[in-house]
Amino acid sequence: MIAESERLFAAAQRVLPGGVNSPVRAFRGVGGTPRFIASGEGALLVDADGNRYLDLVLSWGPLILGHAHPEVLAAVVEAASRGTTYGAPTELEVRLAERVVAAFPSVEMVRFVSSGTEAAMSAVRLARAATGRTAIVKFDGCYHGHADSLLAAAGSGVATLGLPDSPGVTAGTVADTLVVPFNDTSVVEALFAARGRDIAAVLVEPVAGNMGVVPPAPGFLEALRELTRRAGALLVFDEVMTGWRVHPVGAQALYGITPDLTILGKVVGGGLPAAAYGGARALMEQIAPAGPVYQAGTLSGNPVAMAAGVATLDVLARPGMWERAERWAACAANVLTRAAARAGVPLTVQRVGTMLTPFFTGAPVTNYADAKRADRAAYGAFFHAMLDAGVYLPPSAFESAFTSTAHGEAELDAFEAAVTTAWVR
Ligand code: KE4
Repeated sequence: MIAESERLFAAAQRVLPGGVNSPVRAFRGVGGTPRFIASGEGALLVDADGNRYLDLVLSWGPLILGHAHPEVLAAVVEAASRGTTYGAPTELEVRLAERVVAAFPSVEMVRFVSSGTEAAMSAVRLARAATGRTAIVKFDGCYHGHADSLLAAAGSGVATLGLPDSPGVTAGTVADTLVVPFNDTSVVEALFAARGRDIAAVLVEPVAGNMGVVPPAPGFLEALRELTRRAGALLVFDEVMTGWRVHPVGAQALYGITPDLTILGKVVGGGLPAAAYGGARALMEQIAPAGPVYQAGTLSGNPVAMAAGVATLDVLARPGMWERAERWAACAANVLTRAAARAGVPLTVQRVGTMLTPFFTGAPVTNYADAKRADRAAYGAFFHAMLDAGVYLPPSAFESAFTSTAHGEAELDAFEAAVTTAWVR
């Protein structure tokens, strides 16, 4: 029974475009009525009708400790009780910055902003300023937020000239955005051979999450590092999703690659609006007011968000915590793979750390074209069967599911029971 969600969705559609504040929440990728959520606790979500779900979305990644973790809540309440924002520096942003710098050897300095979009667009501006070049290389199927210059679709042919990926984005805005296939080193090599001198940066999700989870092919990230180094371009890792998700630090630690700039979000804010970009001091001190590259934000480094981030990273850093979330993800991937085999359903589960995606295809998914060939209708049917069985998966076949330290044995049993029901149908 979802009468309350249906009532709220009708009301929402009168005052919010599509009834939501971010498109993927509207269930258009899977159909049906989005569940309006009333509360969350640990791995549990409760919707407006009182239905309870095991949550494998976790707000699209931030909640690696699960919902309403007591120590995160306590830190948030304590900070907010003293005031919510000052538009002035606070100790909390220094404490979170020190934790980020300690975790990521490639990051000597960091700037906090309020969303991954803001972090990505600022990193691109810095890369262009630092190199004096204009072209940015991104990968088809990778998403870096909705800044105009990054809403570019893959062009046709080798030109790879970015095409606007949304009305309102002008051809001029994406003229310097070159879009190439993920995991295709030869195309990137050809691009650098043709236009290396114009390229300011390569921007990449080191493990793609926005086409579903697609790991880098062996040697792919190493090739990007070598090509950018040789051409005097920057390598920018968008770790908004992979940060503290694919490894206790991030993809750069997992694969041993040192990017020039790192973009962070989601986990770093512990569930409140915060994101960041960072890198070597020589680069970051070009950012205003230390340097001439302008970037600003009323709520950047918001003390309540910083408190949530500090508490989250401190709890996550305790021995065995991250491994608990990773182990659950590994078990969930095995459950899915075994159930699909028993049911004779072609399924490829791709997982890196605490991120995983079930692709309804028998073939490995190495790029966006592969991901689009997977059976989206089958994913939609599976999504709803699991939702009816009390498991909340991402309402899109092109997303990652996430686990948390709050997912334990009971939750794994519930997950396995739901998968069995879903495939018995
Ligand atoms: P935000 O502006 O949504 O905070 O971050 C943009 C962003 C940047 N980089 C990566 C790798 C990202 O995954 C994201 C945002 N991720 C999506 C989920 N795929 C957020 C969910 C949504 O759009 O509602």
